[in-house]
Amino acid sequence: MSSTVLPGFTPWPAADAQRYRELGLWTGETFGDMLAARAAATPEAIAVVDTANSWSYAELDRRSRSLATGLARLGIGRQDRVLVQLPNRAEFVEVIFALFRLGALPVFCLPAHRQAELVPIATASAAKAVITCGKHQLFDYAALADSIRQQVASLEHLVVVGDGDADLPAGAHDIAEFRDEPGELPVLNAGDVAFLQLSGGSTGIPKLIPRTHDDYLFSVRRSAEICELGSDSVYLATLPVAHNFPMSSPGILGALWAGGTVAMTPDPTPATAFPLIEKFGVTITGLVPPLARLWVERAEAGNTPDLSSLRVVLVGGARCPEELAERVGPALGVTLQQVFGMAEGLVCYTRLDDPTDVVIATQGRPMSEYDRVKVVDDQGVEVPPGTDGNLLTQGPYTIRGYYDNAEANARSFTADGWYSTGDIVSLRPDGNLEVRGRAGDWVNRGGEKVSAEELEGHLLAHPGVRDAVIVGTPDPVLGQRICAFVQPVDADAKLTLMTVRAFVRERGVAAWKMPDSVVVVENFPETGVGKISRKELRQVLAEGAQRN
Ligand code: OOB
Repeated sequence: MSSTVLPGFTPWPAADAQRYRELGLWTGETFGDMLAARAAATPEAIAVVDTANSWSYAELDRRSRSLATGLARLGIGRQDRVLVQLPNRAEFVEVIFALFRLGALPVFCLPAHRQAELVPIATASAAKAVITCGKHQLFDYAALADSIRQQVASLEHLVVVGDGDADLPAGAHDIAEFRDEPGELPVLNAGDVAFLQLSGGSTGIPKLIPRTHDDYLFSVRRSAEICELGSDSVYLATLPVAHNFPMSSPGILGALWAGGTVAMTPDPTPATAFPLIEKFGVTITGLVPPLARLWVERAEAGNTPDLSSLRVVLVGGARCPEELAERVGPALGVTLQQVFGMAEGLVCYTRLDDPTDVVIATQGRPMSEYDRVKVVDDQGVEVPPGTDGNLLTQGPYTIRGYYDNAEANARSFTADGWYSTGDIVSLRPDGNLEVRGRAGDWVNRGGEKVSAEELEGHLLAHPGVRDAVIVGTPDPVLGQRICAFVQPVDADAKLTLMTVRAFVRERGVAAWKMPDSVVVVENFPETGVGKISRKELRQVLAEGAQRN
């Protein structure tokens, strides 16, 4: 077994790594080992189902080996970065295990990403290939990937999970070409980086999160234990499966670790997901708050498909309002589990046997006793329990640095290895966390994180915009909405919600980042040192809302 440290990866200090191994937290098992072990133990058990496929563990194991062998023939190998942009379908699992087995690193893109996100991600990761699909929900992903390939020199290959009928761009490959007879695959080191996850939002150079087999599988195992997954569990991937939450909290990897079944829904709304819960006998899933509200409202209206197999619903990604938390259990006939996590590592859960008030009012506690958390004031001094402060964390599955991004690392990691989460929390005396909001300038729109700075950059490109500030405004459904304050260059600049949105869309920005409202202002309020005061802008909105 040879190990080559990926350039740009910040490993854990050797003493910590040794301790995590001695404690048995890092076991030396790779993702490929895990799948092989399950395939040997229960070859006939169903590993993955979607509306078109049903694969046993033996079949998933064979498929991913076969695809790995084929992709190796194309020239994809150890440490090569490969953008994966796929909707929730069975092939997602086949593709990522094929890449894991090659030691190639999937870079987990979301189906909602467009040019403005994918070009910087491909550039920052110096990706060699893209694996995507053809048309999905009327959008041509292969054409998008082809245009990215033309803009990013490192991208040599485009591989499409086709449905047989797609017109592939010139030079693109259909994945069916690579389903070779399984051959020899490399022996990997579990301490090596297995994939690059994206941070909740990104500005300029995207922040790529390197996770190793060892650290990630620890979090997967612990999550599966806490969520009580077993071989009879059926996890429905409702949220976009490339995101850390449905991937591993406990997610599809938790279900596979437990020898259970992964079910995929291409669409998260009750109209599609509820019939699939009945069809696949789904026992557990994870939702962001706005989606949980949609599910609860639909269930409360009655006359749904049979949801009685569902036992646990996790809600997280953004703060779940208490009023909603109270309705989840009764409406869906489940135990609610709140989850507060981040792709950088730390994941907190309420436990299935927690008292109701903890489940309703808190975002839970770290999954592992080896997670370290501290809450500090703006001077870095720890605050007493029950006081709001900045959350810092480190532990066996929290990264020590972003991939190849010294500037972001200087901002987000302390010299002694704590990750500064950017979240304002209160640590209750009982050990559970209450999340208050973000310290940084982010809007959390129903779990989708939008960087104010990034969106401001797009608005500033508009010839009629002199300056722009993005502020989150409270919203009962989404948690926050995106309000764009814009200062026009002159009275002739026609800045309306429609023209601003059309402009941003034209720049190839993901739909979830579109402003929900536009407020035209003559001047911005300023702080003492001449910076624009977001605080005062929020105040303006709050006062406006009161007047209306
Ligand atoms: C999850 O991961 P990311 O990386 O998309 O976003 C992380 C950020 C956190 O720092 C926090 O600001 C926010 O999302 N967040 C929550 C929350 N869960 C996440 N804020 C309030 N309440 C919650 N329950 O979003 C993520 C990763 C793994 C599991 C679950 C969510």
